[in-house]
Amino acid sequence: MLTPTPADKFSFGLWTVGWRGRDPFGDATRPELDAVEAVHQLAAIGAYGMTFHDDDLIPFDASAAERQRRIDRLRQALADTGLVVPMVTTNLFTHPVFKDGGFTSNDRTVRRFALRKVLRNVELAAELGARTFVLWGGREGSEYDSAKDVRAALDRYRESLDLLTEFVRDRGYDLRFALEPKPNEPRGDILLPTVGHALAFIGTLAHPDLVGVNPEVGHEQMAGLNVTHGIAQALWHGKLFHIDLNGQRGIKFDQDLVFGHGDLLNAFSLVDLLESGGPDGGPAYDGPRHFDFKPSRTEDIEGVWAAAAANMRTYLLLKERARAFRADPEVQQALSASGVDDLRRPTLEHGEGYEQLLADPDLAAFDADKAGERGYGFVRLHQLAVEHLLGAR
Ligand code: 3MF
Ligand code: MG
Ligand code: MG
Repeated sequence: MLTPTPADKFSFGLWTVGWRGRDPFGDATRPELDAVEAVHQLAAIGAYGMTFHDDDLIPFDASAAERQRRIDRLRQALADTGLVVPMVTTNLFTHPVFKDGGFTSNDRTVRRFALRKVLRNVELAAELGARTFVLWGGREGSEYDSAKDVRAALDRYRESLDLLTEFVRDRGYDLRFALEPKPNEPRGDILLPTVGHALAFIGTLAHPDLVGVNPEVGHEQMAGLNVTHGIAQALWHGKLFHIDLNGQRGIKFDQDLVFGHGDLLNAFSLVDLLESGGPDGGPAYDGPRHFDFKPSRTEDIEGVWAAAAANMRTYLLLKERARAFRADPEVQQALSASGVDDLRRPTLEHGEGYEQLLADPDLAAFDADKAGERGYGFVRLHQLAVEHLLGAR
């Protein structure tokens, strides 16, 4: 139960376990990790998938022959292990050419170059059988309000997405795009900073059905937001195409901790939602459980694999705890005493309109003061969640 298997659909970015620990103040603390080695190790610890940015696998300036050699090596490792590539993404943030963004750079030649880079990578993603293509626009933004015409930038963002969806449709690829919101870092302010901003933007696209979101736990929490609420709204819109799981403690730089090593209660409610928030208490999401974390730079390579395994184990522990929470008769009683079930009932009677509502005699006689005295019992309910999380029940 706590041993991960491919059926759990755990996946990791090559850039996560491959992170060498370089940060703005310090050099790398670990040697380079070969992609083939990463595939074999991930398969050995029970993951089912590995994802990557083009540049994680293929150096930015690689020749065509070198590019092909790297792709062939990856394919062989996938064939040897049975690991899959469920998602691919493009790096539009490391090379200096992208310092003012890719799709929304103030330099048109850069925007055209960025589009070409992504189109070529979409081709590769489709060839490898990926079903999701993530777009994280980490450099799409600004430090200075006067430096970026945000409305023009959104026009260019939309122009890019419309070209990408047209490409996928024309080629007949079974691939959808997922925008990954982040409020800041590396830019002072990043465009599409939260799940809500991204959802609103998607509604303006030519093919909104092909575009969803890839929310990251820490990114929402960096903005002081409740990630479980953000994920719930993405699900409500039918837009949770992918997810980045990790840990974050409060409003500060992007920590990319192991999942659950930040706000554990929020991680618990998130797993509860993903695993039991669907119809009849089943899963609300069936895509990859993708970890986008950074093994702390204090760790050696053994520590990297221990941290990768910790993400999966913590997820499975939370899944087990969430199940026990849902199955507890006292929790069920507390949920209903708190009115959680009642919220699922439509506020109006079937066929009722405002005329009938206005004429309802029960409402005319409604004792608001009395109703205001009601206790909702939310604290008791939450304490039950805490006790399950702590293994006390
Ligand atoms: C940065 C991120 C990114 C994205 C990735 C797309 C480098 O904070 O989260 O990781 O997840 O670019 O998947
Ligand atoms: Mg991140
Ligand atoms: Mg991410």
